[in-house]
Amino acid sequence: MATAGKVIRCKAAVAWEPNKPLVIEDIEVAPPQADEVRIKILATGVCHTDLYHMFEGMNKDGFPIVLGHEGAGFVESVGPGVTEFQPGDKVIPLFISQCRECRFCKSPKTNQCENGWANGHHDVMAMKDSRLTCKGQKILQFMGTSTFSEYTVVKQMAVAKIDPAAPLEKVCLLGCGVCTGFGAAVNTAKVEPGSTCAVFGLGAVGLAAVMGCKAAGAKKIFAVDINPEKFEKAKVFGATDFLNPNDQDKPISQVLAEMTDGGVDFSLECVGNVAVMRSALESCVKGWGVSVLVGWTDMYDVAFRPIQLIAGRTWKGSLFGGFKSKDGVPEMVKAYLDKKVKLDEFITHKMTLEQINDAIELMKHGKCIRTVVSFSP
Ligand code: CXF
Ligand code: ZN
Repeated sequence: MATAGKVIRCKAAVAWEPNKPLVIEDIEVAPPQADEVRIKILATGVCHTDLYHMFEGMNKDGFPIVLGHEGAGFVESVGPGVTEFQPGDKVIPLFISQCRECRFCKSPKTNQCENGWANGHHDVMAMKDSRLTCKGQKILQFMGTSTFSEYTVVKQMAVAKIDPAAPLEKVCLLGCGVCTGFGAAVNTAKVEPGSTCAVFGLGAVGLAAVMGCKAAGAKKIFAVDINPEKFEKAKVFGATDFLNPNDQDKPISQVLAEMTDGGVDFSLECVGNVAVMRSALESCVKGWGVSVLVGWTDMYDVAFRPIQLIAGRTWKGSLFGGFKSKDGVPEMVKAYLDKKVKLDEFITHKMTLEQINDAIELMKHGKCIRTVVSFSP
């Protein structure tokens, strides 16, 4: 490409300070260094984690930062030592890397790579060694990705090459939300055929978890949310029963216990609320129930009664759906192309980068499932 080896000037949405709208700026994106790939982003989803990090006290890394971590695009150029990618490859940047060399990558038990942007410590959400600058200032790269930008630079261990036939404005959702929820059910909970499941929270991650429970052969999938407007979509993804905790005169765990002879086999918390996490744990059956934490918060501790676990429940957590990212994302792209997983149904809004603050407002008020921002080619 004519741009290889040169600084690219392009548009990006910059978060200059907390609690303020993002600003569309002309930024500079430096050429990729050793083992790095510069990507032209064509589409990006907007995830709750982006929203969360716009606020005071939530973003511990500071500003200015380019958010966005659910993108898809083409390789524009590669740095020295990159053998896996060529200009023109269709790719998805990964916020969780797969170096294939560390002890975690070598173990089939986990997807926690030790060499990624935060080295597994998710209290730090930005890569400080950024290739982005604006008005003479370094701009932090959120989750090692920064997909709210026409171009970004990502380490090759954090890029997945995908099928050239994949529509980028759909498969970008596999960069975070859909893999996170689907994998939590299939890989982490390991939902079994004929089982009963409950999914708490019906945003994109929860709906993807519902889809995962269905794909794994669950016979009953309870969709739980305090917003009944979400139930119709949950049905599309395979939910069989719908519960609004605010409509009940007893705790939701008790309601589920009565409906399922003691509790569900698998429960998944997709909200990021510690009270809901406890409730999801208490909703699964003693003896063999498995409850998975998928929603994210680092604000509070969770309280629970030890007897819940002593009685035989298992409590697990799931990051990126337990997928080893470089392997898992292309497989999920294939599953979409083979019509084995849905993506189109998650997309409620389509926007341009200039409308990014509207997308953020929709998310803040629970008015969308996913907005996909498309960039001009
Ligand atoms: C995030 C949640 C915070 C840790 C990294 C992964 N998940 C999705 O946005
Ligand atoms: Zn996300």
